[in-house]
Amino acid sequence: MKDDKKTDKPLKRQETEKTQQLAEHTADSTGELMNTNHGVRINDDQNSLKAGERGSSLLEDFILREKITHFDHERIPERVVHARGSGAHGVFKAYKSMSGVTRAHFLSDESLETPVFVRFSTVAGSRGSTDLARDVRGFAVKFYTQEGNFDLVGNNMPVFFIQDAIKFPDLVHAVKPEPDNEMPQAASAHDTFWDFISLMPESAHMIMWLMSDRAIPRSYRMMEGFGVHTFRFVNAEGVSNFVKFHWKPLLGVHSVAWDEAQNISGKDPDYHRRDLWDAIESGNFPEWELGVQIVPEEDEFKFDFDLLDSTKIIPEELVPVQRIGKLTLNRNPDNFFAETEQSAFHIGHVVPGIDFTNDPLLQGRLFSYTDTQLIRLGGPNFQEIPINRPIVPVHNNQRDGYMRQTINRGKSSYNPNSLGNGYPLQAKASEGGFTSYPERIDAKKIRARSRSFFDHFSQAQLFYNSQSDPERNHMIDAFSFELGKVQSVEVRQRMLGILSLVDKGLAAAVAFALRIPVPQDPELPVNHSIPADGNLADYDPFTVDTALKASAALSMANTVKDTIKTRKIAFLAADGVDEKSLTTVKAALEGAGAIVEIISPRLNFILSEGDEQIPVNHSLLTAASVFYDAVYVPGGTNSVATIEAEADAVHFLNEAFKHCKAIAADLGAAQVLEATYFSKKIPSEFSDQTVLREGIVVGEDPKKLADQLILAISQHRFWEREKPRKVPA
Ligand code: HDE
Repeated sequence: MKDDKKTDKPLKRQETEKTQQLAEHTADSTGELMNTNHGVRINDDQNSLKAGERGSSLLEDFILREKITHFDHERIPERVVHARGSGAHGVFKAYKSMSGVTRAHFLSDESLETPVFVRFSTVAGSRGSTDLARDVRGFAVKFYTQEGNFDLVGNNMPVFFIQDAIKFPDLVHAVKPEPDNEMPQAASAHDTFWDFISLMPESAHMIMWLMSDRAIPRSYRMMEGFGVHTFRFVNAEGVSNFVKFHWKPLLGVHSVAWDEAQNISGKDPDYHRRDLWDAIESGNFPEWELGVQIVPEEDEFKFDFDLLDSTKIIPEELVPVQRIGKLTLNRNPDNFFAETEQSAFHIGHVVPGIDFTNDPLLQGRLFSYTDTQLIRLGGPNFQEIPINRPIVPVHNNQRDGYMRQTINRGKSSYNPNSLGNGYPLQAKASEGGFTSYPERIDAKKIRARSRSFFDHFSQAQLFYNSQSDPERNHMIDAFSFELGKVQSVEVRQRMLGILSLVDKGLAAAVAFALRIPVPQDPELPVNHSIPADGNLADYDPFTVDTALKASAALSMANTVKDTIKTRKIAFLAADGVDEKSLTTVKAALEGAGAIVEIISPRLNFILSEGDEQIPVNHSLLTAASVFYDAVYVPGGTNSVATIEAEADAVHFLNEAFKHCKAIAADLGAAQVLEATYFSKKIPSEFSDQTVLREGIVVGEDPKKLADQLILAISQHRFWEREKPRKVPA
């Protein structure tokens, strides 16, 4: 929701070397006269030059032509994937020196503050699509370090659909809108996607994540991030350790309900973008801890999966995540196009101390990211765009090309040279020169996949096994929804076959909704990961019997649930509201860091019982329960009577109940709850504790009520009431 009350308090701008560098490129027209791009002042910006007042426009009008021509060229191609995104500036600080494992300078000292730019995105939709699509989210971080840029281009899910980059164009063609009619936008629920997935058993694990609530986050600020691939840390002695990168949000990992996501998509398609923007504007800076899982080189073959396979995680039970630093986003961009749209991330932007592995997905990405910027940003000089520049000066012999900005002096643009006294000189490793980890490779050239990549199902099972009951129900519903949108019965059937290889109960539940049987002998994965003339004779997708049957870290049920910071709570009130019942609860919630908004039948203000004006944030017309984490109805005879009689207010409450949110009412407003569908669903014998567990709080004393409400909101959602107590809304 857009906040109607805008504060004009100047924001504290966090100065970093990057913000200083960007400031040199910013323009502010305050107090200035208008001029053309060649600097000539414009006297009339309302009328083009004409032959007479009613005459035709003259070709001579350089002012009109310049303005229209520039406008005609304002658009650039959107990203082929991750087109829809939002960016923010911030800083990263290490908690302690990691120099034992990596020579990366930005991780070497806890006193260093590294500027960052982060871009979050959805994958499948176009630039203008909804934020709440069921999709993977991109989580791309550009660290502007003293040794050059390090881009950690990750996602909010730790695995990927495919094992080899050669399948990426197929995957993206399948998930994007279908080619004949460009439908559906920003959705995976269609035939081409599930056709591909049903033939790609290696995607089984990722599909579990995509059908889980991770695909519909409550906020970008409440998602985890993952580097996905196994990388290397290399220290000053040249010792390498494998490393997986994680981002852990300090507010925990939270999602919305699927019905809610679809609602938000219509009512505010910018929901995540707005949430991020508003949080930063109001000083609620989003924070994540950087986590690493470190595996010594000698343990490479210790696991029953391959570290080079991007469809696998390293369960946290096997290798714990060490939290090594904190990312804080503290400044919104000044200009969406110049910064967020023109930001160019590249997995190949690494700094000394960080290196690659032979993960075939990672290797393919190394080629793709520069290549795509050449078309998207119009040539090889995209690194000179302010947002992409490193904070260290660039010296090399690359020259010319479209839109070159740097004015290189001197005659020599080659190495070696003597005319330029040999400069720029190569850097020794001791001077920060990047040296690749000298991994020994002794192999035949071959187009093949390692057998250690062939187990596609044990980690899909691990994920499913690790979910709480409500999370599993959501997955069953998600599969039933998505496959329900698929027209082809063969595709549905083939998918049930894949699901039966993951979990028989899951397959049976989805089959029940689709009312088709689970195939008895699902087609074996013959794609598929194995060359056309490969031998499948001894192929068995279940060769791996993993010791670990469930991992607590995989369930969102176990996330942070001790804070209501930045949660949004709607107060439904009207004229005649009991001031104490409103202000006491408001103050308590705000004291705990939440955001309270007052919603009334009409805008602007309401009058309390004592005739005090209380500002209103939204009317029932411009607000909806899906924008809030909880709702409270304060007391006051007239206010309560008005709210009870407002169908939109009662719908607001029913919908909040359906989406399993905390709901509270002053005892004097209990009649409003009685007007809802859910009043009939709360058995009268419920004790106080049960009511709290179900997230419904009714009380006489506003202080006590506020305490209980805070406890309820911190639980995020009461998913357990979803099935047994579902209401129409
Ligand atoms: Fe990307 N990906 N990707 N990807 N990716 C792009 O680069 C690609 C993959 C990710 O906010 C593109 O600048 C290939 C995995 C993010 O600007 C493109 C393969 C992961 C972003 C590209 C992958 C990602 C991109 C499109 C398979 C998680 C948005 C525009 C080998 C670890 C970055 C662009 C931003 C963007 C290629 C797979 C994350 C075409 C070939 C795995 C977050 O270059």
